[in-house]
Amino acid sequence: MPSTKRRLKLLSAAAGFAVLLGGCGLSAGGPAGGGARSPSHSGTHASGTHKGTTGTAKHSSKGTAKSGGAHTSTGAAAGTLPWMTYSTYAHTATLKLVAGYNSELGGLNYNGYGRGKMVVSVPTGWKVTVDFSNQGRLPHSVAITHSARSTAPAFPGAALPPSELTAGIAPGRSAAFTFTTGTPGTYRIACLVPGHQSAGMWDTFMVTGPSVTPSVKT
Ligand SMILES: [Cu+2]
Repeated sequence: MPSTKRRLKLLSAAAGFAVLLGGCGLSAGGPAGGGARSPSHSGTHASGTHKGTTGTAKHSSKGTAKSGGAHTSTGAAAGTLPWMTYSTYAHTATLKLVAGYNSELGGLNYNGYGRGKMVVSVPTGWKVTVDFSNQGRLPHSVAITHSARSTAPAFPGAALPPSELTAGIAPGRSAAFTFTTGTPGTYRIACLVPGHQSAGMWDTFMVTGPSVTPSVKT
């Protein structure tokens, strides 16, 4: 009898620990470089922001499941950052971009950031899937571009289809595209609906050397 009781106790302790690990996963996800700064992001993302928003269910469940699994079993091979998951084995990353996430810059933001403030870094030669959704009130689009003047994607396939780039996709809609990162350098994540980028609707996309760990900094 006492042993059963004890086992139950151990089990619940283990469960509690697992939950802790899961929670930690989000903040520990930012390896080395981003790690130092990530507590503030993970604080927002893990507890605050996501729970309150409409996109919640999808985002938080995805994040939690992945971070738990990835971190306990494979350590540095896979990671969960705010807005991005990745695999250093597969050389893949999935970036979530929510246009009009909040009222920052009058809604002209991705994930709440604009004017280059969010800096997403991915190594060269990686396959990146952009999981784009529009939670704003206006149509929005997204492309990875070379500069403020670019009207075409910097890498093949690094944008919504041409027909949607300047028209944008309607509020409430989502779309995804996948591309491979090319030459290391600094690029933009930009909305090509006329007027939006100049009003601040762009963030920074960096392609790093091959052995740098991905990061999202805000
Ligand atoms: Cu826009």
